[in-house]
Amino acid sequence: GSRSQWELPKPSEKCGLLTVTKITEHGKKVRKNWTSSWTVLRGSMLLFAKGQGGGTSWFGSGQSKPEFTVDLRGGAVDWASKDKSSKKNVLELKTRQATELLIQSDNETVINDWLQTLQETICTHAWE
Ligand code: I3S
Repeated sequence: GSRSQWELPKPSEKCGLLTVTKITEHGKKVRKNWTSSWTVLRGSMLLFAKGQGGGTSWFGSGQSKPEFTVDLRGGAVDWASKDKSSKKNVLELKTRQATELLIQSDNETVINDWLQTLQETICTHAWE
């Protein structure tokens, strides 16, 4: 059957390869470690697995579970300020657990899509 106009693609499910680093963990500043990460949005959870050899899928990456996971509920995301990184297209994600991540892609369309999806997800789950 075809999609009705009400069945929009779910922003709660998205995946892709992004460049990611933590900058704060539970309120403590940590050293940057930019890593290519296979990133999966599932509901309000954002899952990261180490990307390998530029692979474009989770499958075949030899990774059976995510390396780390953040809960987007009560979090915030926006463009990172220039002092956070010299890279272009960087998002700053703050979680309620006081973990801060920088998320980057050289592809402007990709990063714009992620910003929109993450913001929508945070809104959608605002009162949970
Ligand atoms: O915020 P910083 O300290 O300038 O971040 C850079 C460092 O993490 C650097 O690694 P070292 O800690 O080994 O110096 C990274 O290679 C850089 O990529 C970091 O800066 P950018 O501007 O790329 O986020």
